[in-house]
Amino acid sequence: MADEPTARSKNEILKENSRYLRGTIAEGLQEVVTGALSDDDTLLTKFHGFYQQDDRDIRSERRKKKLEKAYSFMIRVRVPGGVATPAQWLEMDRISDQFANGTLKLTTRQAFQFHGVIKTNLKRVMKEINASLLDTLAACGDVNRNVMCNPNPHQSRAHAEALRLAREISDHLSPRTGAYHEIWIEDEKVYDGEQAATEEEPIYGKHYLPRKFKIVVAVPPSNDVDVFAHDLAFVAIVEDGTVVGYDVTVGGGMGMTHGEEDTFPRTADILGFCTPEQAVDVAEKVLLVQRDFGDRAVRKHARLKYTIERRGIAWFRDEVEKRLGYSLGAPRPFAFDGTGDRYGWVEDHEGNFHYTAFIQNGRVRDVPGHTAKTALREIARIHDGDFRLTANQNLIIARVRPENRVAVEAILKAHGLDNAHTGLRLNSMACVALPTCGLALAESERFLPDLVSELDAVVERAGLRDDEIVIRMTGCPNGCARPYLAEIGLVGRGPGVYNLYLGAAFDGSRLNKLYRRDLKAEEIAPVLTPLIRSYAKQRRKGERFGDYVIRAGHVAATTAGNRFHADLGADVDAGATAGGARG
Ligand code: SRM
Ligand code: SF4
Repeated sequence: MADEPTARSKNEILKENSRYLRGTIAEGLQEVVTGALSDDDTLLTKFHGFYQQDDRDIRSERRKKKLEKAYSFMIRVRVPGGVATPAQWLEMDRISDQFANGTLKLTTRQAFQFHGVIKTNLKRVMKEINASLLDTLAACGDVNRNVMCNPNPHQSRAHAEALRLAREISDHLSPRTGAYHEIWIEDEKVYDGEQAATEEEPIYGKHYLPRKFKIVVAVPPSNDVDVFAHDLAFVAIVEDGTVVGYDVTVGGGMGMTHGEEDTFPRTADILGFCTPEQAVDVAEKVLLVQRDFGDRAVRKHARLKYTIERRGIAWFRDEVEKRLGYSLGAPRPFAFDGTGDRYGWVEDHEGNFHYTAFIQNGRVRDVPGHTAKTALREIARIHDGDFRLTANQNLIIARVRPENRVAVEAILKAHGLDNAHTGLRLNSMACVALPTCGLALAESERFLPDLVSELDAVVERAGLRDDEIVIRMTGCPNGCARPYLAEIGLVGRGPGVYNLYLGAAFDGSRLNKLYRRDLKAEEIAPVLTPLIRSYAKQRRKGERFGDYVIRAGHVAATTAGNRFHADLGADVDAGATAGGARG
């Protein structure tokens, strides 16, 4: 039995009274005097896959003119395992031009995002996304989100099996409410109020989960999906080319709040081993334990990582096994060699080709010299394989037949999608932040490319042009680009001010540590320059930057437990996490 909650957050009461996520969304869409929805409905629309936002670049100007904020909506399209057909790509491309801000955003969780959709277009866009056989249900909200998977299932049989599992888990854990179809697809109500009240969510119940829940499936040696950052992960154990089972990890997560040390990033624990046949059941039971024991009073403590911190991994395993009715096996050894993507062409066992293209911060658009949007549209028109979104905001043009490779290559080259970048840029990732993210404290997507250009000059002079160094930036401590698992992590503190973290493991298994706090944007490159130079001179054979900064004594390794604040080094004072905000 779950503990009786002593108090419940506002969101819990809202979910309970929402008639399975209906709220007054349908009525709000008809309201023409405002470009916004009601506050309560904006919490419910997350479960439907979209967020209300406003253009923060023009907020103060509109305030001065006493105008309503420039409201629009960000829509997130769920793509389990990141796989989309050329026809779907063309549809996403068209919708982004016709109804959004003309760009397509490939996210850190293998999804598409549209920014800037106005209220009066919402229904039409949702319908058109569904007509393309993609959807937005549960792309956000207190449910299981887009299930990520190593995006190249044609590279081996094991990858194909992993994708199948990701899709099965995604289907199994999708909400069953009729609200989504009723509001967005059907023109008439499928359920009246009475029926809605008797509708069922067999897995979630009417309170859904205490908080978002994220699952990934990985195929070693690649940790491109960042296993240790997730609530639940399945790591394929492959023997003779076949998946014999999965190691299961639980309790990873990135988000924290500046100044609140009871919030922290945490790397996942290993729970045990399951067979391929058991995996969907294991996913369900892990989710059910979190459903029943996650904190429903304080949302900041509601993720699975805090449930496990509070009660311990042994207790958690016991609860999962009670529900499974069998014990998990002993974990099998596995090894990761990195979190990045493998760029360029690879040939698969069937003789087809796959090209991984670097898309800066996942933003597909046309800028002089890099006309990615046009290039990918042209490729989608001639391509009969598919597109695969990676967990690093990049794109794989997958299953290119040998006879089509020359044509695809010519388009990539003509539009600057040739991956001709330093190893640092190819391993860079920034979250969206300003101007759309309501929680951003500082720039991220609009700043990291310039910072990397400054650092490019340093790495080139140091002879490190092709060396992979993982650098990630976010505009606030929520961690949407998983910055605490980057060898160089930058986290926004306020306008033009960042905390700098160093020393994560290249394979994604160790969190970094705070190295400098409250650096001004222009101070970051000068602080990193001597570290990069000394790394070039003093590194041992094969030594990664994240390991070097620890050996050289710049930061302590994060080792005590898996949490960030468990072993704050002497180099870090308590004030380092003071201040900040959170929505
Ligand atoms: Fe995120 C909230 C963008 C991946 C942790 N995230 C947001 C919102 C929706 C802001 C909001 O709540 O109003 C951002 C919308 C910005 C915009 O304008 O688009 C946002 N998150 C993103 C994306 C688009 C970043 C990107 O540049 O790719 C990623 C979309 C993923 C997807 O397709 O589903 C994205 N977010 C992540 C990740 C990475 C991951 O999942 O692998 C994390 C860290 C992992 C984790 O969950 O622990 C992440 N996002 C958060 C959090 C902190 C959660 C926490 O436990 O504390 C928030 C804030 C919240 O939930 O309160 C947040
Ligand atoms: Fe917004 Fe913060 Fe996420 Fe960046 S990390 S997208 S600023 S919530």
